[in-house]
Amino acid sequence: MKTRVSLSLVLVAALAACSSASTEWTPLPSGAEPPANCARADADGVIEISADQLLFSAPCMVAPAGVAFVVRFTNDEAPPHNVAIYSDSTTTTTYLVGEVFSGPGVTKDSPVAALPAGDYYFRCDVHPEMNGALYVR
Ligand SMILES: [Cu+2]
Repeated sequence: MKTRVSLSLVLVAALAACSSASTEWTPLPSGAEPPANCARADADGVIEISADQLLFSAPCMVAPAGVAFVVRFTNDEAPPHNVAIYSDSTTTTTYLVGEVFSGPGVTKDSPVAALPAGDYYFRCDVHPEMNGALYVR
């Protein structure tokens, strides 16, 4: 019994550490280069991102400023996810609410209207702890 309680506490601590790390959202200093590990729009303006194990495949996305683009989202697991884009983590202004769907192996495209250069926020609306920054440059 005692072992079980300790294990639960460890799990709770691990989950808490995980979610507090991933809900961190800090805009970059003005003009700063987005991190190299962001998912980037290709020549056709398509950003590919996926979800598995309740995580997005990239911690950030980069889109071109002033040009419409597409978020091509693949759900690689059964739990339902979506991609939604907001002005920031307060979700005051909404730019995309992608369809929520289950996988695995299901891909859907969501068109996004042109955005001015800046730092935005994306998340899964079902699991808000799944989130990241969208850098429009
Ligand atoms: Cu989700």
